[in-house]
Amino acid sequence: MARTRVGIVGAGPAGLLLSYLLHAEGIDAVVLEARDREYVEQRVRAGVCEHPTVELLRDLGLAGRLDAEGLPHHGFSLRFDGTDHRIALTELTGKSITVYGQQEIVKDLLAAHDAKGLPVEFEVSDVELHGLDTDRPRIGYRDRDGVARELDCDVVAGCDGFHGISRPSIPIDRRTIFDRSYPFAWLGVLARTPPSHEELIYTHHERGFALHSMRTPEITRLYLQVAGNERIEDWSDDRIWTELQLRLATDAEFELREGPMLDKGITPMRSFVTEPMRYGRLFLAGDAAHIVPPTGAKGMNLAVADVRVLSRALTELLLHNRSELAESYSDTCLRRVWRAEHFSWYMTSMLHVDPAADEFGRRLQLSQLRYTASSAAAATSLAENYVGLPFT
Ligand code: RFL
Ligand code: PHB
Repeated sequence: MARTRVGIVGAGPAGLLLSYLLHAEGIDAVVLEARDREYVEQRVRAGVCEHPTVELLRDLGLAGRLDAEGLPHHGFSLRFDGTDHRIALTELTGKSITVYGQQEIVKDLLAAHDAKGLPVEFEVSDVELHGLDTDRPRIGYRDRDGVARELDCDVVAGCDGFHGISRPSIPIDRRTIFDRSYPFAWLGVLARTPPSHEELIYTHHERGFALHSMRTPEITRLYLQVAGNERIEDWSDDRIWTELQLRLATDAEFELREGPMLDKGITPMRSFVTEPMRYGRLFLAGDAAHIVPPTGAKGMNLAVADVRVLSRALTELLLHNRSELAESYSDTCLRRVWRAEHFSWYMTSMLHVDPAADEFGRRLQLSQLRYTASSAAAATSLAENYVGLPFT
């Protein structure tokens, strides 16, 4: 049986960053990933890195390409009633965010693993966790050739996302779930066309929410609110552009540039938290423990915040035999998680069209948008959450 100190399930941002942080402390770890490397490197997901995430990547020497190619943003627009209302992030908070694709961070982390010879095993299957309530947990799995393997660990880190096996490995009577689903989804597209505006535009329109974002000076990322049960096959490129043109139309000079679509997909919207984020020697981090609707751009940033706390807790536990930080891991993370849950729910509720809302609800929503756009206090509150609250 192979042995490592920390067995990490999942090579997303959470698992790879944790492995890297542990290595920096001299703790060996093995990352096991279900998909192949190309899939993990190409998966189009998050785009917004909050200020504390960028600072952490810089401190670790992982931000070379992010600093060269990432797009710093000092504000974004709330667009409603056909008009833009700028939220001046940097003026209000002194901080900015960086638009840099999640898969680029994953590529950078994998390159850093290659450079240091840190083990990441792709295409594993049948992953099972055993002995989590002992101090010698084990991970059973099949390697890419289908050979049954076991990895003997001191600790298991469940970084395998929302659909992984780590969370369900916790006995059902030892976890509590907090859950909310929304009656809509996001249709996301990546288009080969320069952004139509230098900043992100979060649009509230009677036909539904729309978001103008970007990846590079040549690539635009766009999202549309659609019904929860929509199928991507029913959305031709033409239909998507027509809907985006309608929702993003303004009084001012603005032209939405169209171009060939490189990727499109539908993502359901959900808020979900499991508590606690630990069971015995299993620690959950990132989407394995919680998800947020993407409107607040918080999911990946929370995954980063979790593993920062976890790497410190595991360093204390495994190198100094002190368990206080491991004991408080879940509570420490959940404070930030619930702040992000609230912020993501608030942004989602303020900007989307709820098909079940009545006239009273619609007027409250418009009032909230107008207040946020016109009050420095309200805009500052939004901005400080958006750029990311400091790590504690
Ligand atoms: P991930 O990235 O899902 O990685 C989990 C990894 O585990 C693997 N896996 C397994 N491996 C081994 N054995 C098993 N049994 C396994 N089961 C699963 C998976 O293949 C995968 O590689 O989770 P992690 O690391 O916690 O990272 C979380 C983020 O990916 C997620 O929160 C963000 O993408 C959310 N998100 C956004 N977050 C932001 O911070 N800013 C944004 O702007 C933002 N926009 C978004 C988003 C997510 C979106 N979608 C598609 C869900 C926009 C969208 C549309
Ligand atoms: C993105 O560019 O993918 C993006 C930006 C802002 C969000 C969500 C996603 O709130």
